[in-house]
Amino acid sequence: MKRIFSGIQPTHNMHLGNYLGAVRNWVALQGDEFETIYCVVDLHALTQPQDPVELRAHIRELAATLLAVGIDPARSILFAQSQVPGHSELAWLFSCVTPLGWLRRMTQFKDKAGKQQDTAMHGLLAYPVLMAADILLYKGTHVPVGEDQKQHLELTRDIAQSFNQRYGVDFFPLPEPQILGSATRVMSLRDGSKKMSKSDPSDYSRINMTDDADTIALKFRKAKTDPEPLPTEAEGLATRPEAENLVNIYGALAGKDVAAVLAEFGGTPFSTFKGALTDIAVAVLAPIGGEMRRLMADPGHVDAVLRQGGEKAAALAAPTLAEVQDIMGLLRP
Ligand code: AQP
Repeated sequence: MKRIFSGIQPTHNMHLGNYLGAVRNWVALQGDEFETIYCVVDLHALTQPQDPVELRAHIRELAATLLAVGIDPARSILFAQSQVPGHSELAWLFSCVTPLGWLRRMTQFKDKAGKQQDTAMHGLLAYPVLMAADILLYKGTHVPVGEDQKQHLELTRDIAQSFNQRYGVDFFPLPEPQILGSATRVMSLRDGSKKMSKSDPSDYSRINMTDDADTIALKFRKAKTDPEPLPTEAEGLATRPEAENLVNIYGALAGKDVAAVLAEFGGTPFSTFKGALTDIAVAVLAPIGGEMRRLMADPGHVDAVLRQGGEKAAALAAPTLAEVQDIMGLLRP
């Protein structure tokens, strides 16, 4: 059976990069072809320091945002990672079939730990092992993610293979990344060489799903650009990362390819283009923000959705974990 698993960290609320790169595809993939499991990965968020009160609020807020963008609990399982203890348990078991060198090579670890690798927390290094456990606990076969998660997903496949080989079984599938759409890597509005990220200290670097129309307009107005008008051909964007990023965002929001966007806006100054970009972003985000505020007015409903999703996820995870315990020679509880 084709089963989709994907997750998002409640490190802050969702931004446009998360939405266009991953979550919009989560919504579209709900249907008959796949069983869809979506997770607020709160254990991953702990790899960075978190205020406990804020973290709990972000978990609920993010779950409400996922419901607001169209994740439907009648068609998908939506839950928080910490509600199913099997994630942590399988992560430990996978730690014992994952060479340290594989983890040290991960660019996300190198970027986030920087020069402080000895004082970085073990969880930051082990992040991709937990991610492999998240997916494989459900024998996920397809994983819709943004471009930045490609390397971690390759590691998930390596861990699945390492387990299967070590124990001489054909137990875990090798999940396939689904990097879909035209905005698989949305960049920071302040620096076209950095991805848009929740943990960027500057709020002007990203459009949050909860930003109102004035904030969106201000952020696009302040977005870094260059003095030239937009080119008429895609090649003209090659050395202009900030311009390319804004064109990509417009295209993804409008459902147009780069050529079509440049056919419309080539030769126009950024001030005009940024106005159009603001209009389309507000048109897409305003209804989502409204629905989210409606959902947040009833946190009991969001909690109930997560609780029911957690129960369904735990029921799917239990047989996998039991079989893994058998395969590895452990006693079942
Ligand atoms: N800039 C991006 N462009 C396209 N896709 C993106 N994703 C993240 N940033 C971009 C995709 O969003 C999904 C959820 O991401 P995540 O919350 O698990 O963590 P992340 O990749 O580390 O995202 P952030 O926003 O940069 O969070 P922090 O700052 O907390 O680390 C993933 O599928 C991801 O590919």
